[in-house]
Amino acid sequence: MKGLLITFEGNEGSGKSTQVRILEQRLRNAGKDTLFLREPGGTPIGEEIRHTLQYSAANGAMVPEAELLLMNASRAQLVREVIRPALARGRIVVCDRFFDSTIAYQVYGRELPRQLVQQAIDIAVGDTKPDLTLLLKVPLGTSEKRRSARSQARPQTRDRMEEADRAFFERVDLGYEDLAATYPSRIRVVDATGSIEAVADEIWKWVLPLVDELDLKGEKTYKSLGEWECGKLDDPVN
Ligand code: ATM
Repeated sequence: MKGLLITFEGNEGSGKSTQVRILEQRLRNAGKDTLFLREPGGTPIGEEIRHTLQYSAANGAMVPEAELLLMNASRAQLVREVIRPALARGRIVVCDRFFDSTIAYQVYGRELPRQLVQQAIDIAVGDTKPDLTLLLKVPLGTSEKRRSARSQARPQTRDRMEEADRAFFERVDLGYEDLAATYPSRIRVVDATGSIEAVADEIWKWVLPLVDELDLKGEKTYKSLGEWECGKLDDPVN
């Protein structure tokens, strides 16, 4: 039985982390076997890579190609160590960012060649692709205000990724727009300017049908196993 891979995407300050936490609560309240992860990170190796990418004192000189490979090194580890085993057990995996971030930030933001970036992504994920991607959208001005409020609240924490200029974040937004237009059935754009509750409800509206479908698949597996145990089906081994 295959599980479900749901990813969250969006610019900084889109309220993504809040919405990931609300979805986690809703799925747990509904009794679902759910795993929540983030990128870069999500494994001990990935969290060390995250530190290097964002907070290490030595990261100021990092070149875009090194950034690309580190993002995908973290991802390769996460996919094999955590995501694939969880999906194989039929779990719901929710990941705060996945490879769409690499297209938005490293292709559009850093302006690396698309083909080169795609090769790195392919190595990292193979055929492990999201079933649903929720792209949270806020205007760039809102994102900037939230980002600056956050850095004022933590003046001692420098985040290299947030040091980019406005043009970079404009390009990232454009990247997300292009991705949403290219993959309209996988990527659902959620207007994240509304109240926290309204945004959470919109997200739930997209998630629930997939969770119901997964439950049905689980029931089918269970039923056929029961029939086999009752001797109604041939022993598949003999
Ligand atoms: P969060 O702050 O959402 O955890 O994301 C970490 C940063 O890493 C975020 N930066 N900003 N600003 C987006 C960036 N990132 C990439 O540039 N490429 C990627 O592939 C991923 C997963 C994240």
